[in-house]
Amino acid sequence: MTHTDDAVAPEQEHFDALIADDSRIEPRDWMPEAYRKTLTRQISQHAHSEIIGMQPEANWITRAPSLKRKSILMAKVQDEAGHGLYLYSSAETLGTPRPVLNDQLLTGRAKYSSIFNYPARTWADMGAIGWLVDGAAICNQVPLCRASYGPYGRAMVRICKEESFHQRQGWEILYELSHGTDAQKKMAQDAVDRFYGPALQMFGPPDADSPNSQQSMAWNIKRFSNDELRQRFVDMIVPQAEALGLTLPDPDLVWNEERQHYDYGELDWDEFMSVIKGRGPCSVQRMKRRREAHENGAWVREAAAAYAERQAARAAEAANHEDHETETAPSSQRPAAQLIGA
Ligand code: BYC
Repeated sequence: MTHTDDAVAPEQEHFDALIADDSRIEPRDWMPEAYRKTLTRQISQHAHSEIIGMQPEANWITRAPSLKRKSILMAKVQDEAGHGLYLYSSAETLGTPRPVLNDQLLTGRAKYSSIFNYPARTWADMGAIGWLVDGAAICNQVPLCRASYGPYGRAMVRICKEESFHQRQGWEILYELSHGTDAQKKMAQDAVDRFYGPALQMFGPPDADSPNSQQSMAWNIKRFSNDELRQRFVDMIVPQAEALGLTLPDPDLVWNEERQHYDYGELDWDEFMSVIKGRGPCSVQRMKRRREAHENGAWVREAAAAYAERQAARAAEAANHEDHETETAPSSQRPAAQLIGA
């Protein structure tokens, strides 16, 4: 179909109307290629983040200080795997198969969240990750439940419910430590000092340096800008830090009466750029582990594929057999649908 330069194609018009109406786009709907591309990029990078994000915490499963802590942490890490799976499934509905998305991660062409390139050094880091990292994730992801692409928005609803539990468990770890011995309180403060800045950077570059935000907001994928969500997060964690009896490592953090928000200091954006280019403290290790895990899982994929093939062959054989039976059966015994030619 061709259109004159200034005429809007009917399918584009329909898409624009759905967006203007704040309705949902579903996989069967026509969508501009750029919309498909930016969603595939964002959803798959989100999925990669969940999968890589399992590593810093998995590192502490064997060293959790009690059986109860160990089971809670294991459940949380399993949740992250589940989030990765919902998100890969959602990304696949846009037309890119999962092995291709996975390959983009393994070959370093796709990004994952900067935060997971930092080491988890102490048990208190499990608290800081839960409270700050999952807390930032919730702030960022609750508005994504209303993303215009149906399968993404629906996946985010369940993810956000689980993230709330994750944040609570992080808070509780830090609360126990900050109300424990001097050494425990020091360990909690040290974890918060290290994760505060990187957690604020999870929201992405400042708005002026965010090439994707404007279009993603026009398409109702993102509902708020990176800086708006970062501000919302800062406003949320300041009173929480006070309740924990811990401080946030920013001398410029101060309530601004006029703005009715907390002002906060400039973040280290050079460090952020370096981390997202693969030069974070743990970037090499994270990717190495991911590739090893992928290789070690080859037998599972092969076994699953062989099983699916066998099931399909059995189903085809059974269908053949059924056809044969119905063809040779007297008309009174044939299924009604066949008799009426359906
Ligand atoms: N890290 O134009 P911008 C979790 C990239 S999982 C790395 O603002 P956009 C959890 C960005 O991709 C947390 N890269 O981009 C899991 C873009 O590069 P490309 C993950 C970043 O997409 C386990 C470029 O910088 N959450 O919570 O409009 C355990 C320019 O940025 C980062 C999600 O993925 C970053 N922090 O906005 C515990 C949420 N920030 O792609 C917890 C969904 C930016 O053009 N994603 N970049 O090469 C989003 O909401 C948005 O994609 C972002 C970035 C706000 C992250």
